[in-house]
Parts: sequence; structure tokens; C-alpha cells
Amino acid sequence: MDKLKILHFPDNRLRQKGLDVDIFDKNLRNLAKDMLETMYDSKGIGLAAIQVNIQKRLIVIDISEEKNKPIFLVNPIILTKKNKIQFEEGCLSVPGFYEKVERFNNVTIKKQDLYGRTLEMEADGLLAVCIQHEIDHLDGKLFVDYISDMKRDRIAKKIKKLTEQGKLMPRKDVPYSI
Ligand code: QAP
Ligand code: CO
Repeated sequence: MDKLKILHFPDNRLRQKGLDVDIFDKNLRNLAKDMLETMYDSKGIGLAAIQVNIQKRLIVIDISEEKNKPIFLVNPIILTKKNKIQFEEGCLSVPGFYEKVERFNNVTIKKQDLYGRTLEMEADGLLAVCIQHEIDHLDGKLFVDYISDMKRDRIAKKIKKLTEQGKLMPRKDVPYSI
């Protein structure tokens, strides 16, 4: 497997939009597998292709405890959303920082799988929030876009500084404070 490099906020490449996938071949399935392994390696529950500098509408998610229930979303579209909630989110592209964001607790989506088959699915709670977060990535949006400009700027500066110092996320279980 190839471990992919994850882009970090405020990298402008995270602002690109994903293009619809229209070729469902071995290459796509290989990319999805590499993204999944990269996500497991980094202790993540969701990763969008945009985060590894690939401009495709492809997402991998696994919220299971045992890391054995991967979900692949290709060309996902939210059909319905209901019940607003506040959820404390993080992101592999904003490592070590966590903020409360307003989301919906229940969504239904339409998506394709890695073979191009179209499916509808329903999601609640953590999975629903994860899907909304990851679809945002495909549109160049990050969870920090929902917090104040001041907080977002401080996080950007801190990540740049920590990166220069080679100190970005030495321990994933200890968040930075802003
Ligand atoms: C998005 O986030 C998400 O800061 C996925 O040091 C987050 O996988 C959806 C991670 C919350 C729903 C709720 C973050 C790993 C992983 C870090 C992630 C870190 C190491 C974040
Ligand atoms: Co993210």
C-alpha cells in the first residue's frame, strides 16, 4: 500500500473542489484502499480525496471500533437532513484542534459505490456528522470555516508554526489549546 500525504490547513489545495468520478476501475479501488489505510494509520474516521491532493468526489469512512467496517462514498449527494445538533469535530487536516460545529443529526444520501452502483443510505449521529464533514471537503470547505475568523486565523498560525518546528501533533491524544 502507498501511504498518502495528508494536506494541512491552511493549505490552499484544501480549497479545491472534487470532480465527479465517472470511471469505476481498478485504479479508483486502489486509491480508495490507499486512502483507507492512510486514514487507519492516522487514527481517523473519515478522509476525503481532496485531503490527499486528489480532486475526485471520493470519501472513505469507518466509524467502527474494530476498524473493519469501511464505507466508500463516490459522488455523494445529501437528499434530506433534519434535527440540528452541535458536534465537537476534528479533522486529519487540522490535527490537534477541535471545535463545536452545527450539523444535522439525521441525513439521507445518494451515492455510488466503487463499482458505480447507485445506492441510497440513511445515517444518524456520528456517521451523519462524518458524512456532512467529508462532503464539505469535496466542496473545498473545512470545519474551521464555521468558527470565528479570529479562532480560525489563530489555528492557521499555530499549525504553520508547529509545522516549521516539526512539532505538529507529536501526540494525537493531547489537543492544542488556542
Ligand atoms: C471528521 O475526522 C469528523 O486532530 C473525521 O490529531 C470528526 O477522522 C467527523 C484526527 C469528528 C465527525 C466527528 C484528528 C486524528 C482524526 C486529529 C477525523 C488528530 C488525529 C479526525
Ligand atoms: Co476533515
